[in-house]
Amino acid sequence: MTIEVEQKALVTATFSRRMTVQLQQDNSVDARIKGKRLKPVCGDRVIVRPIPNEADWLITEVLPRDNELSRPNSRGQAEVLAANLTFLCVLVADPPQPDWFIVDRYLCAAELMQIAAAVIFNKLDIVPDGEALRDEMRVFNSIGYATVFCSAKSGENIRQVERLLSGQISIVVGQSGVGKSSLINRLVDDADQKTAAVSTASGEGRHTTVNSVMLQLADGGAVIDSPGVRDYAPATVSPGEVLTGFREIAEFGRSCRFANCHHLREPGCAVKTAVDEHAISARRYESYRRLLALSNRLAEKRPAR
Ligand SMILES: Nc1nc2c(ncn2[C@@H]2O[C@H](COP(=O)(O)OP(=O)(O)OP(=O)(O)O)[C@@H](O)[C@H]2O)c(=O)[nH]1
Ligand SMILES: [Mg+2]
Ligand SMILES: [Zn+2]
Repeated sequence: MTIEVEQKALVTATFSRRMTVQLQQDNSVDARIKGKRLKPVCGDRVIVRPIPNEADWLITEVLPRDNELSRPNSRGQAEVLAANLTFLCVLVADPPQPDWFIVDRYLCAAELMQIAAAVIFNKLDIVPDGEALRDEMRVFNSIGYATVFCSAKSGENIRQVERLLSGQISIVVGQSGVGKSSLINRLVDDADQKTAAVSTASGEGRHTTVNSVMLQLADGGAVIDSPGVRDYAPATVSPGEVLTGFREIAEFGRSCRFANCHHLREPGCAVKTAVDEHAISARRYESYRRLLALSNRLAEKRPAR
């Protein structure tokens, strides 16, 4: 008799406490989780072992993470959505009307995870001229984020998206209905079924991805589809983290008179000057102030970590 021992695996789909994991031999199996305290997410490297006389495997351990992306659950508590990412892709479209604060918050999360990020404008086939949109996209580009205008429907510029994601472990995030699942279906053969499988169980009566699923890309790498339910933004971070999460503000902030400048009303603030001189986007600066205020409010409510 052969005794199958424990081995490393990769979590590739989660649905509440049920998971799909990819074993070292590359085959995917269903898995459950040992105990209540383990909380594996998509992208996690885990230890699994077979359960005698069952098709399911058991996840017994979550290995240390390189990074994690968190956002609030329905009770407002931060919950990890995915782990071990190398790239973050924020998708916007029109409709739904872009909420740039959500985009900025995701970019802030990417900065804190120390991974690269891109802003992708989808539904290029229906957006009329969109000068205002293009101006916003130009702002992201000017501070070093890759930007692409594409259409998951027509296929326009999908090659550019493929090139961005190639070899990366990415997550696609953004408001509900921007076309995350549609874009991933374009990028991955047979993704339809897999994204649909996690989409139908939401009970919200519409096609919504409620859990995360990771799909392999043909050119190497993988991409995670995430639910945009109720337009979640990432979990709120500490005030100190907000200060480093807006890269152009952090950059100009090095020239402020005071090293601990919060770039609000302090004298000699290089950030305020840069906003006045249009070297920093006033809209991005407003997002910064808004997120800092949110973060401060939360810090007051919570004991320090
Ligand atoms: N015209 C047009 N419609 C698109 C495009 N991409 C997606 N859609 C449509 O937009 C709607 C939402 O697409 P989804 O892919 O489900 O959006 P999602 O971001 O995955 O939404 P959630 O899972 O709810 O977060 C669907 O009706 C799609 O057919 C596009 O490039 N052009
Ligand atoms: Mg979806
Ligand atoms: Zn300052």
